[in-house]
Amino acid sequence: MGTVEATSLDQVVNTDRYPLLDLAGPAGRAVVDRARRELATLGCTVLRDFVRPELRAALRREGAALAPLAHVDVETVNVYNIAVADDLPVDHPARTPFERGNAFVARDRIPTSALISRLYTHQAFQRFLAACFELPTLYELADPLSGLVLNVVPPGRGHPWHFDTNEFTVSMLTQAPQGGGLFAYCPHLRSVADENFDQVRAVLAGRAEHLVRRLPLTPGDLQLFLGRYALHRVSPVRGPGARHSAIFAYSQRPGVVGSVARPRQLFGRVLPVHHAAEAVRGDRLLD
Ligand SMILES: O=C(O)CCC(=O)C(=O)O
Ligand SMILES: [Fe+2]
Repeated sequence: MGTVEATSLDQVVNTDRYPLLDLAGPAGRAVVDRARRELATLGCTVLRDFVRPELRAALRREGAALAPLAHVDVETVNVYNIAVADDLPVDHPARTPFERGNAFVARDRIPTSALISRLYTHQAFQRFLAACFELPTLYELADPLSGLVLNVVPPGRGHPWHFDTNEFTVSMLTQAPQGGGLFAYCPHLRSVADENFDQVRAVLAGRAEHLVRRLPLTPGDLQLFLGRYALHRVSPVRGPGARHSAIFAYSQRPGVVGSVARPRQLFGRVLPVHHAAEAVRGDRLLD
């Protein structure tokens, strides 16, 4: 790692607390061990004040400047983001409709100079995340729209219960709402081997509070979670301000590009690369 890279990392990340350039040292090992433990037990871990607190204002300002570029389209979805086929059993959880009121700013609208962009592409950041997720390597998505996005949840809207397409999700609140907008999740609700429809149904029906954990977040906290297996949502935002969060999407394989339907739904546009590439998927879970 060159001095320039190290300096730029120190400027953004609270490296006193999270020594990304010395993961083999005692402090680095302790940080990675804790993340691994919490991911194993809860499917989620939060690294508080990951971005230097003095950069909170800049983080918020950059996100707020991007938010008007979000593709706004309130739509009816289900937890799997799949089309509801006629032959789907009547009690299938995909038959429960939700209004998705969040909007995404696509990666190609986010300047490379933005704090969230500098983090997303930084090799040391990627190596650190891979260590936390116990993976040899993490790759940025090859998708020009969905690798890094800003999730904008405006007042009165929420991001309803869903599973992610990506196994490993990394996110960071950049602007907290005045009220509501709480992240909630159900650790390990499904697995590659088991969709666990009964408990998914119970959570959607509000009959499984004991499975739901709520996560208070402060801008600049880094959140790692297993969103493909943990059902999760952002509750409706209250008050005058929107909730903004950066979603850093990586994959275990290089060259991953979303299917055609997804970018159309999320960003309102599809690029030639989406038509050209078949989505590279590693399992047969819905969505
Ligand atoms: O904004 C967040 O904190 C979560 C967003 C989310 O779950 C997603 O984009 O899939
Ligand atoms: Fe998600």
